[in-house]
Amino acid sequence: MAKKKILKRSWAEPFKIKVVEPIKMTTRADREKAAKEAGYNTFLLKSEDVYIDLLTDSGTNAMSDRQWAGMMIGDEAYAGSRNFYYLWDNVKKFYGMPYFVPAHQGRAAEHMISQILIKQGDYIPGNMYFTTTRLHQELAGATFVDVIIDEAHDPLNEHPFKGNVDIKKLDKLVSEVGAKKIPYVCMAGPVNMAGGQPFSMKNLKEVAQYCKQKKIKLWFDATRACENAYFIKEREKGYANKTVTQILKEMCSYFEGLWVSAKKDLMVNIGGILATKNKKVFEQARNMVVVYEGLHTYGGLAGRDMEAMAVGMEEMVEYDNIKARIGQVEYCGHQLEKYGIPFVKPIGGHAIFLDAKKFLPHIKQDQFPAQTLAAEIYLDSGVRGMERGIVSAGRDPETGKHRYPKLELVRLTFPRRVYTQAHIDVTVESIAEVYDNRKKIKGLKMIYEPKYLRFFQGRFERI
Ligand code: PM9
Repeated sequence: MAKKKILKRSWAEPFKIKVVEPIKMTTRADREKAAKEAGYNTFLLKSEDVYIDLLTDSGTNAMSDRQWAGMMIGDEAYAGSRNFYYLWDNVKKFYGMPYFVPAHQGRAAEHMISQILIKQGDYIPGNMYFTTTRLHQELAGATFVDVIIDEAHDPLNEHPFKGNVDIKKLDKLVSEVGAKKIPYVCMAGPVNMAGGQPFSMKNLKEVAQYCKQKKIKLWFDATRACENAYFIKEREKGYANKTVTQILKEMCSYFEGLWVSAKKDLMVNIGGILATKNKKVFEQARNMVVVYEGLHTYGGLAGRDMEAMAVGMEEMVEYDNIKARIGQVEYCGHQLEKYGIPFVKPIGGHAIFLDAKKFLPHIKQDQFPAQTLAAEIYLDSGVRGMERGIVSAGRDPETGKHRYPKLELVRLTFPRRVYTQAHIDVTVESIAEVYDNRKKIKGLKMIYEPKYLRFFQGRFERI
């Protein structure tokens, strides 16, 4: 038999499946009922009514056998748990921060750092907003100012580092309000709301240099920092031969401190981190954690959770793990491209972000195209995504009007180590079906709107 030349060798996940969780198949009629009851908000669906759950990669990842084994050696002492010290050692080892306070999840750490560093009337520049981060900054009295490069707001721009800060925008803000009104610059990477887009090390160094000159602190939302490190390794000159661990450590070295929602990179179901080089900030956080979370050696977590986090931290930097994770997202993107379905380019870290403005151009932004599209995909197949557009952007606290973001997206987020290529194929085919029928789709009307983070609990009706 003639030998066929293999043009490109396939890759596969660096793990095998040991435990499985059955999922329920539903009919269109079941989903019509469930969607109506949920006010066409995918956050309000019951998980048992969902077939393939791409709502988030937050706390939904599959833990490894080492992490589960770790859960059995939780030291549940109220004070000084062994697991806390193991976790603290790993925070020093992987993030390079000497001081650390645990928290029950990312927004608890955001709350503490915002209350510690921000004064009424301050400004926080950042590389695009994140919902919970910005809210905590606002609740502490600050105004968030987006200083990400313009390319990030263009879904088709293929800039390899769309998470970069535009130093000119940052400098403009500093000249306008003065450095004293800016307690810190906030950088996240990869940038969630921009489509999982990373920043480059070069840009980070420039921002750090600028902040040093102006005596402004630099803080890091390191929730998915390993993915950012992976993109630097893959895309940035001079980093191909460095390990993810080395790149992560270098990234963190430019910041005074960081927070992490451990529910992502660390692949645990719950947990958060606040870590810093600044002893004074640490002491304030350590005092504050006992008010809002629990003693500073557990921060609202069980000992077993901290053990799973510490092990997860060792696994999060494994190159093959990240490669397979981002490889899944890329695979999904390449399949969608075959049907001409519009989504944010380049393919980012944790999710595919469908471009709802292009998908449903006949639906005006205040009729919630992304909310509508997420609901339609669910109705078609039981695949659950998340709105990342006008609903998520919320209202301007001063004017009370909707904020109209340039990006109106549906996020299909891949939990780590959970779904197979076949799940992705089913998802893509469902989206293709919805795309074929897109002209018949009508928008939504908001009928209930909570005060904060309305995307979680808002309710809608079909127009
Ligand atoms: N991110 C996500 O699905 C969970 C809920 S918000 C829709 O993407 C960053 C970059 C995040 C993040 C949560 C948090 C807050 C901070 N920064 O959810 O409180 O992506 O652990 O973290 C979500 P917690």
